[in-house]
Amino acid sequence: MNSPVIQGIHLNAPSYVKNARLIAWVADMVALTKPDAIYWCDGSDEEYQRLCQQLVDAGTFTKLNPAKRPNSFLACSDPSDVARVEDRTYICSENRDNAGPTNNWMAPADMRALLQTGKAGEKALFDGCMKGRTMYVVPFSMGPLGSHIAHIGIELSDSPYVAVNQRIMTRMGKAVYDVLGVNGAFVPCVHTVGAPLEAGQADVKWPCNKTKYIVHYPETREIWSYGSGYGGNALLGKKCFALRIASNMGRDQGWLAEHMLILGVTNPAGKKYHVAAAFPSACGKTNFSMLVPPEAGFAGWTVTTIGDDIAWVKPHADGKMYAINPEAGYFGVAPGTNMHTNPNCMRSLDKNVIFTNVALTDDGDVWWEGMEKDGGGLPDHLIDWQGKDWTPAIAKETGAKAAHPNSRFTVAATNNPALDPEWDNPNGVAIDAFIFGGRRSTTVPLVTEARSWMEGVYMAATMGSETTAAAVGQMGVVRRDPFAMLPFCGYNMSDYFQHWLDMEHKLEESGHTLPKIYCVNWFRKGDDGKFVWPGYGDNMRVLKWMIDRIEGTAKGTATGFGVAPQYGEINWTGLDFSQAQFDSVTSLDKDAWKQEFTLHAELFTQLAHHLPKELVATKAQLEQNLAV
Ligand code: SAT
Ligand code: MN
Repeated sequence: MNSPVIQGIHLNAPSYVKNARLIAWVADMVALTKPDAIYWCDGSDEEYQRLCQQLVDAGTFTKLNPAKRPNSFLACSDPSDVARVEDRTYICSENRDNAGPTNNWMAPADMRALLQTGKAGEKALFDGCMKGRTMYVVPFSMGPLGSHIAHIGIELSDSPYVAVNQRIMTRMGKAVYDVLGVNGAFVPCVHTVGAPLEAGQADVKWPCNKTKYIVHYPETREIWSYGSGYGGNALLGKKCFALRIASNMGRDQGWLAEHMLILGVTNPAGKKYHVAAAFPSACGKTNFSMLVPPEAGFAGWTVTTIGDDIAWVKPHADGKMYAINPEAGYFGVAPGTNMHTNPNCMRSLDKNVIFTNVALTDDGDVWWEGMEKDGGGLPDHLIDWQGKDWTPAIAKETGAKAAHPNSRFTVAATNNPALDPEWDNPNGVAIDAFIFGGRRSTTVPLVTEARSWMEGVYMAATMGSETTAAAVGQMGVVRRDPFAMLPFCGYNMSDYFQHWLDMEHKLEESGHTLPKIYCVNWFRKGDDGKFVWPGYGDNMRVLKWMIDRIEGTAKGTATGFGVAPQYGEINWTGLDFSQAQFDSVTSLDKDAWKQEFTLHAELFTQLAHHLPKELVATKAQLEQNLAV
């Protein structure tokens, strides 16, 4: 045992922890945050069960009926702590320019004063923030253990909810220390709910703080999170590490950290393709990654999941780009998930799940909006995510949702019946195409293929999407969300565009084949306000067209905004979708595009500093193509 005593606390590092830098850092953090105890997670099943039981005893977890949902739990958060807090998220680079105009910024020295060292007369936020609580040391690998694409993080958190979620979401546990060794590098992640307990003070079931800071230091590759226990604010391997910090690593080291699902698609002849697709949060990435092809017309086709949210993509010596999913589980949106929209997901949720902010049924199971479509109709009575009675009558009268719109499930990838056999391959899978999509009820067509890497980067850079419940703020307004990375790019967005553009030359010079780039929009609405495109499994029809393009068997038709499918090139077997409907989701409306280009111009003005000139030139070219 390596056991220095810091302010009366034995560090108690297990003997298999041999990294001196890690031990010294934990000792410093104990001295700063002053927990009552420290617990080193080993990632074992026994530990998981014990911590879950502890969460049940504390009232944070409700154990679900084991006959209905074996080994599963429900947590309901504080009503103020239900989503990522973008306005409290900071990129603290030395130079403000490096954070860029789309990130909140504070000078690292000022942020450190606020969080760690204290300003004149004021106590630092992290000083004593873990009093009365246990500090959990959570070792995790983003990516298969030991993969050359993977990276290690250590999260120190005073939330056992975080510890058990991290066990599902990452490769968490003892084995990480073997990879880390004596001198290995790790990303230090410090997390606190910001709710110290005085001696004898009773805890609440979801401790958190009104004050929240989600802080990244890109140069020193550190993450500090204060005041929230929810999702991306607290599970620091996800958006904080795998996107904001990793995007910085990728820029420096020549790879990509992207907000993308990764799927494999195999044709009846057994040939397999892989695509990586970027959509903003809560726009159906999980559904697309688990897609079940329509029965009619797609016999012998299968889709398998490598990842549902994040991709790390690296060029490889064989001339292709390879992607891994740095995560090991899914933290997906529950509402809307049912046997029609995502049967593989529903099957993944049969057992061993942590649900957060969904409703509880009278027989101890879970429920969320959308489940009524699975045949059962609306339940007569539920306890909603805020612990209140819910009945269909109450819902009708007050509009109350049983489950929060951003309620989530945490589940291991290995629960997914459509899991790709290569999902854990340390070398990743070779990517044939990138797909970019937003949620747009108008303007953007169902699918187009970029005619060049440059045009694809333009499409991705100017992507817009209607906002969802995944982040705190107004819902349903169109905001630009370049590459679906707006809240997740850990450096200047214009430099990020440049990084993507530079990839083309770097890859071509080294003899690489560049993946094709597609722009999609599943969300066009008709005059009746309803979605025209059926989406979900039928998105296979679009995926198949992309593959036909890759194989050179679909000609497509040139439009002002890339190459679009001809009506006859889509496999319509089993779907009644007329030419007129097809036209209504593929049309390019001149007035709408005129307006759209004004918004692109606004984005370019905002990002003017370091904006690659080629993007401006491409805009002019597209405006000419579309004659707007
Ligand atoms: O809260 S998370 O960032 O984990 C989920 C999301 O917004 O995609
Ligand atoms: Mn996401």
